[in-house]
Amino acid sequence: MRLTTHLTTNLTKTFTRLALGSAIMVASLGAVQAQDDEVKIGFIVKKPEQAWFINEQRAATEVGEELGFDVVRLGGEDGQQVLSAIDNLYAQGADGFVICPPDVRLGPAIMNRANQYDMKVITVDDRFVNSSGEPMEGVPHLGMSGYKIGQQVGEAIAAEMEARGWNPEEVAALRITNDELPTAVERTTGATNALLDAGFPEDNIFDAPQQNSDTASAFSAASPVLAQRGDYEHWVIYALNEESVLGGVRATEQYGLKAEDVIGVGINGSGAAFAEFSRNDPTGFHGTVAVSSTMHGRQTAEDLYRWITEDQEPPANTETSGVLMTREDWQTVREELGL
Ligand code: FCA
Repeated sequence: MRLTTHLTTNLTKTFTRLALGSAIMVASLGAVQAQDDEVKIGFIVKKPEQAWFINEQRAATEVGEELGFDVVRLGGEDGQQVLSAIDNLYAQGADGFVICPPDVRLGPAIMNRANQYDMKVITVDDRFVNSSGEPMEGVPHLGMSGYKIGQQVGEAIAAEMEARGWNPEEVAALRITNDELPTAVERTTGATNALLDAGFPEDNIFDAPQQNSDTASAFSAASPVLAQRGDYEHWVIYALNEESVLGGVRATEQYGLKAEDVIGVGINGSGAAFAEFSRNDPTGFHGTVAVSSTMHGRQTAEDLYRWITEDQEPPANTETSGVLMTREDWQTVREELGL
């Protein structure tokens, strides 16, 4: 019965598609020829070259192979690319997509396009916001519990400061911020509050606003802050993810600070952190709160598949948790999380 509904929807879509303009029509004819019974979904990510997203898309593809559906992996680094990716998916006969958007404010435009094509959408990692900046409740979402994971970062930094016997009054915090992205704000706020709870002086926290969520933008944001606050010898660093903390750590190295004077703690637990932990000598990158990108990729892809084939709508909002990994135990934690 469900399968019949699915096939009927597919046929309707195919006819609608044939009535569309020439570019899409050519592509869709190819899709019709190639069409088999397998359900097809898209998996669009904002940074396809980042280890977190590579693993997430890989995991989605794997669950598709296990359950028998096809996953088309696409990059969507700006609004234009995302909209073309959706057109492309539609032309290929996809019934929906999972997306981590390049800008959460694109939510209404993306949903508009998806609704025109009758495609189902789940967001992963970064949740859409509406024109008032509120989460778009109608779109199922799975992402990390930003505030709690941020708190784990702050607690890990405070514990390591104590282990190194640092006097908090003489330590500066480099808070690499991204105020455009709600999950980033949650994460850095959680970390800040945990540090303050542990007795870190608020006046020693300095903001470095980054333009993006990658290492290069964090490096550019961090460098001038370090130069302005040359009176501090000990630094702690936190941000929305480990790529950004690594940018901050690289900036401290360039500035001439030694690894033992820096405590950076990231978030993700992806290949970026594994590469850093695998270096011969320790760096200022002390650890990272690892979240399972494997689980994020698998769960969202499977949820979308069930939604399409069984009409089972996924939970409105799923929040996932994390575990601290350091240079000492990263391999064990990696295995535990199936990364
Ligand atoms: C955001 C960050 C990514 C990752 C993801 C879960 O999209 O930019 O690095 O932390 O959330």
